[in-house]
Amino acid sequence: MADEPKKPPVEPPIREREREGGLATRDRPKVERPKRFKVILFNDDYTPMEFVVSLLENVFAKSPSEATQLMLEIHRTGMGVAGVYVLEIAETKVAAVHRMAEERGYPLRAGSEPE
Ligand code: TYC
Repeated sequence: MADEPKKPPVEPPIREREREGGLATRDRPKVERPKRFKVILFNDDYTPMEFVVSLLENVFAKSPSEATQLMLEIHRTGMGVAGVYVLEIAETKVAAVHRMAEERGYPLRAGSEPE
């Protein structure tokens, strides 16, 4: 058992398609659309409605009426999509929501997920 020869680990072959992101790109310019991420806001029982509305206006560039409608949708359904962004921007928006809510002592939560 101890004298059993050790086989070298088998590397899976890297296929052409995988190196190119799994897409056939040969006859097209390589301009790939970056992945987008939804920023989701969650309802809670304590964050004031006006605070959520002003945050939707200031962080997510919603108009006052869009912000009010979306806040009410989140309040009714439990969550809603505040915006869709590339990863780094989505993460920055989530961090901004948490920072602004924490500054005021509100438990508002946000998250991001692939579109
Ligand atoms: N449910 C909150 C209230 O009644 C309002 C609220 C809306 C809180 C949306 C969070 O993401 C939220 N004051």
